[in-house]
Amino acid sequence: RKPTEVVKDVVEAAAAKVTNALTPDVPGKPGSVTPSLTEPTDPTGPPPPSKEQGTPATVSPTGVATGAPPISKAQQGDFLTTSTGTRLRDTDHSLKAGPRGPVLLQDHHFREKMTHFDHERIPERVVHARGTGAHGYFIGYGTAADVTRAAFLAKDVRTEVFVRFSTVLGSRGSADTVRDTRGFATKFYTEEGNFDLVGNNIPVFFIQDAIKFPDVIHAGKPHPDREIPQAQSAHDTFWDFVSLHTEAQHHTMWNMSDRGIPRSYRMMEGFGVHTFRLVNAAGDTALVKFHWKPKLGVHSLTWEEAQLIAGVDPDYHRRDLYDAIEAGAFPEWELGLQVFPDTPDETFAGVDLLDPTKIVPEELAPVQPVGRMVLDRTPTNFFAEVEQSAFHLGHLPPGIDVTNDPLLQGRLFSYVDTQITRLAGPNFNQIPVNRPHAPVNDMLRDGFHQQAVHGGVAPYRPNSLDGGNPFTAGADQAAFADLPVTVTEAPKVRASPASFADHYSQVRLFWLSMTPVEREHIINAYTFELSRCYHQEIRERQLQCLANIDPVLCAEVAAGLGLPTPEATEPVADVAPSPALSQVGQAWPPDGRVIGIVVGPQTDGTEDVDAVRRTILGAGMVPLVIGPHGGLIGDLTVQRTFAAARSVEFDALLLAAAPAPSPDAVPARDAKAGASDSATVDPRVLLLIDEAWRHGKAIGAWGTGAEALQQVGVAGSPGVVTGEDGAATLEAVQALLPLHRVWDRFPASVA
Ligand code: HDD
Repeated sequence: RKPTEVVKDVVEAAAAKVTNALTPDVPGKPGSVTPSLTEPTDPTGPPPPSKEQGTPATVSPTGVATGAPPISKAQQGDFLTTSTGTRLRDTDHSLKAGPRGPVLLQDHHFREKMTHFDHERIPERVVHARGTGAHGYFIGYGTAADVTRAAFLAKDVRTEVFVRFSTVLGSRGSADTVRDTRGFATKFYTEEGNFDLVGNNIPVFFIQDAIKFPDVIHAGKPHPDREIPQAQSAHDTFWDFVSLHTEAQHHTMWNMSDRGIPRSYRMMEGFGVHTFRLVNAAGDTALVKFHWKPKLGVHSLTWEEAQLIAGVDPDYHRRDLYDAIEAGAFPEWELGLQVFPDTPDETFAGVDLLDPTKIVPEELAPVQPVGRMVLDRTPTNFFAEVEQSAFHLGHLPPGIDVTNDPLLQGRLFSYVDTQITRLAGPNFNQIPVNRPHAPVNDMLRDGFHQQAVHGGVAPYRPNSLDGGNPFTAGADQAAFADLPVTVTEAPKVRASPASFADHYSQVRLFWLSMTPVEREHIINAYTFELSRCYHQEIRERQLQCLANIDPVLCAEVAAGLGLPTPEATEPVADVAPSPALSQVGQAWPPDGRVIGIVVGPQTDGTEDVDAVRRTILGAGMVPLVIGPHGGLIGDLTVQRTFAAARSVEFDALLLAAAPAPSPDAVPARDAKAGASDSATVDPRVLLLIDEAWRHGKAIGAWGTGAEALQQVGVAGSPGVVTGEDGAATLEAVQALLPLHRVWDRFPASVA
């Protein structure tokens, strides 16, 4: 037998031994019961480029295929080889002059292996370095035909997509749950060429002119001297900038709101931010803003949860996305458009549509659904697909065009420019994840990492030597319609329109649209962040900005900082709220929520718990059994031990027992849970309950479980239910889940 076969046997035998112990119970895993969703599988490879995608890369001038077949998976063959396909006998020892002698320079395999390794890292993105991505598809509803001729929006047209979610400020290895804006970049591989919608989960931006981008990012990134803090806006340079450059105040308040700490990428809205110009088949134009609406609704973490998770599971959002997709709970969004007439003043309801620090409230321009996106495939190789993905606002199909938004105009330059350094040259669109699925027939040639073996001799126009090819498309088929939009005859200026000077009215609009509990969170966030600044004058200057937004907000933050409340320097705007901006009060499907079930060492009636698990799985949620030790309790597999479980992993908690303290309880947790000597329940369980309660999570108990509620002192409070048995308790908890949290539990001092 070949050595490779022996190793394979060993690996398979080891894999077979690893049961589902201590792994999340995902539907379909061995031992779980409800097969309504499919089991997470080994990620499958990216589809090989389709024929049309076959850039000239693999074709010689005579049409003969020259390149190797596309590689979707490594380690397929029996033999290890060099990068040039030569079989290798040994990869564990370098070639030496005798067993104790020096290494010989002639060892090609050693040098190739080392050199390649030394160059494995590429520069991380200057912003949005920390991210994660997934593949999926988009289906058009056909409802956008009036406003655009973009073919991928036509009825039932299915388009492959790749989406990358990210934070903005942190490095590639930073934690997922920091307070920050989230990137939401979608690449549609449309049959008319790629369309990149490079948006955020916040509909406004810090700056109005792209020339300020290096400034805001330098201010937000870690301080240049000590390179701290990582992935945070809670520091002097950030608040220095936003309190001086006050057009940043609107975006800043969104960051300080719950939008800055999403519960999951699956539960975020996405926004194209800018106003785009659409063109329909008749050549008529309209101005639009793009919106992604998540099927699961918009939900956030609490600040304490976000902080705990950053330590307990810094990859929380990445894991959440991949667990959901691999469990078959595919994340889904609807794409919608706010449509405005393309009037000469490019203004709607008094809002300047070219100003990226402004929204148009949905109450004034409803979001009209035009298609649906589903993410159903995780990457096979993170580097190849996620790290090498490259987005660009200039990737526009026919029917979608740009406006003069000065932020958008600057972005059109920056994205190609950055890829040339990050992906080492101008051929990044030939990397598989970036390759269009539409035929490519460009006259771009050579450059670093050229994959194509271009045929022909005449990459220029006009030519006769290549038969005049390629030809240009008619106006009705081409992108970049070069619409005859009037460019005013005006002197060259470095200036913004007068309407851009309003920096506060929409911040107030956002503030007034929040419910009391959301306002409380905003106050706490400002107070926390400003208290982390060392410079008193920066705090005072930001308080001055808050005074121009709302006197109550300003007074509350000032009180928290122990500073006097300043008077407004501008009249506080008289604006109507937009209730659509609030996250509280709407009911959403609880798909993919994680329900923890606490059991004791001798939980009676494990059948009852098992039935509860089945019901949870059947409802498209994930049950996790939490027990005093790993392995089995009755017939139940324990997936989290008391020592490893932390409340932040669960969206709701069920208690089937009130387990007694066990000797391995960590003393610090004892104290934290406020357990006294008389406590008869394991302090780690008390801590779970205490935290779940503080974070507004639904809690249910039956049988002896109810005793644990008594000991934490939360029995009978809002969102804490008891039932005769597991089924009844779960039903009561399920009724609480659509609202995401038990909002009544949060004390809101600000009306
Ligand atoms: Fe940007 C990346 C979103 C303004 C320059 N941006 C980047 C990504 C997202 C956004 C989601 C990550 C893409 C990925 O996952 O690879 N950026 C935005 C939004 C903006 C915005 C919604 C305002 C509406 N960006 C903006 C400006 C500039 C840039 C004004 C510069 C003039 N952005 C970049 C960049 C990045 C980038 C430096 C870094 C990595 C990359 O492009 O590929 O070019």
